[in-house]
Amino acid sequence: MSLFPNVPKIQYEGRGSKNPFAFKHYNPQEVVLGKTMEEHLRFAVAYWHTFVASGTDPFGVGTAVRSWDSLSPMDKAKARVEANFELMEKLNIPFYCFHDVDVAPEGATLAESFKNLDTIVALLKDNMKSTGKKLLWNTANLFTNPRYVHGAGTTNNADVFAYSAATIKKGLEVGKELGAANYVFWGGREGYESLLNTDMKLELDNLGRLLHMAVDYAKEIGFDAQFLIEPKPKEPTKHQYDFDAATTLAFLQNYGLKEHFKLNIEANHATLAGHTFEHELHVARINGVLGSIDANQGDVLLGWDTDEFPTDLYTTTLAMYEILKNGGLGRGGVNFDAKVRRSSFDDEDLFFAHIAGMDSYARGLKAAAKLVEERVLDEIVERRYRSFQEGIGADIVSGKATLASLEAYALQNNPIRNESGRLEQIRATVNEIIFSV
Ligand code: XUL
Ligand code: CO
Repeated sequence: MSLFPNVPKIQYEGRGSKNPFAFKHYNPQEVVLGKTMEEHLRFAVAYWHTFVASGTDPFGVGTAVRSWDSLSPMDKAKARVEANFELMEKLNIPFYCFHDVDVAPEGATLAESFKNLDTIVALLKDNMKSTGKKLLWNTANLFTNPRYVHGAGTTNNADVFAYSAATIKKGLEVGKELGAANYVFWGGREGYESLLNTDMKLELDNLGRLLHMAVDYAKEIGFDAQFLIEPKPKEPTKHQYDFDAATTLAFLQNYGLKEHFKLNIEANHATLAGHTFEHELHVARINGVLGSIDANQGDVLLGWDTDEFPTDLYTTTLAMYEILKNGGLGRGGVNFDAKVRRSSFDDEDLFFAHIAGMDSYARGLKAAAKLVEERVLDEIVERRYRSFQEGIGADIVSGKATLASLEAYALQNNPIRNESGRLEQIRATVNEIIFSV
C-alpha cells in the first residue's frame, strides 16, 4: 500500500523540464570528475524532519497533514518506516539518518524504550534488505526529554550521565545491527547557561570520558562506523561546548580523541556560529577531519536554526568545492537535515523540498567540478602566495629563516609593495561558472 499515492517515481529530465516531479540537474549516473553524481553526493533523508516534524513553532501547533497522524504511537512508528522507504525509493535517495526517538516511541522505562526500539529496528532491517537502502548514521537523542535539562554527558547529575551512557550504548548496538556507516554525536544540551552554577572543567572532562567509553564499546562489539561530532554554537543551550569546527577540534585534541572522530558540518550551524558553511568545511578539511555534512540553510533575516532545504547555489557550489578538494566525503554523505516550511504542509512538499535540495547540490557539484578542473581558484591562490615560493619567502617556508636573517632582509628591502586582492573580479568569475552549468 502506498503512503504517497499522488507522487510518481522522480526521474532526471534535465534542464528546462517543467515537471515539478522531476530532477533538472541530479542525474545519478552522470559522471563528474571520474565519479557518478550518486557516488559524489551520497544523499540521505533526515527521519526527524521528514517523518516526525509536524510544523510546530513557538506560537503554533503542527500544520502537516500526514496519513499516520491518528495512529497509536507504535503503529505510527511502523507507518513512518513504510513512508521512509517509499520516499527514498521514489526520490532515488540511497541513505537515511535517525535519532532513536525518531523511529520508536519512548517507553515508561529505559527497558521499555529499548524494547520499542528493537521492534522498529527489526522492521528497518527488513526494509533495508528488500530495498538495498542504507543507514548513513544513527544517533541518540540526548536533548528532548526533560531528564536532559542540565545536559547529558555534561550534566551535574551522575544518574543522568549513566542514563545517557546506556542510551549511547544501545545506539551503538543499533548502528551495528543496521550497518551504519557513521555514528553521530550532537550535543544539543552539552553546554551551559551560566558560569555562576557551572563546573566547566568537570563537565568537559566528563564529556571526554563519555566519548572514550563510546570509542571503547564500539571497538568491543566490532562496530566500525566513523564517529562524527556535529558542532553547533547555541540552541537549545545558550553556550554549547562544540561551538564550531575549530573549538571541537581543540576539544578532541585535548582529550586524545582526534584519531577516533571526524566532524559532521551543518550549514545552518556554521552561520549561527558567525561563519560561512565553506569556512567550517575548510577548517575541517585542512585538519583532516571533514567527515560528513548536514545540508540545509538558514535565513539571513532570522537568527535561529531554521533548517531550510538548501537552495542557495553559491553555498552549494562552495561547499561542493571543499568536498571535492577533500577527495570526497568517504563514508559520509549529504544529509538533508532540513524541514519543509510550516506553510508547506502537504505530503508532496516533502518531495518538492528534496528535489530542490538534490538539484541544488547537483548543480553545486557541477560548478565546483568546473572550478577544480579549470584550476580557477587554485591559480588565484597560488599567484597570491607566490612570494613564498622563492627568495626570502621560500626561506620562511622551509624553516631556514630566523628573526636575524629576516631583519637583515627587511632593513635593505625598501619600499614594500602589495598587490590587489581582486575580490570583485573573482566573484564575477565564480558567478559566470555557476550560471554556465
Ligand atoms: C540540531 C541538529 C541535529 C543533529 C543530530 O540542530 O542538527 O538534528 O543533526 O542530532
Ligand atoms: Co544536524
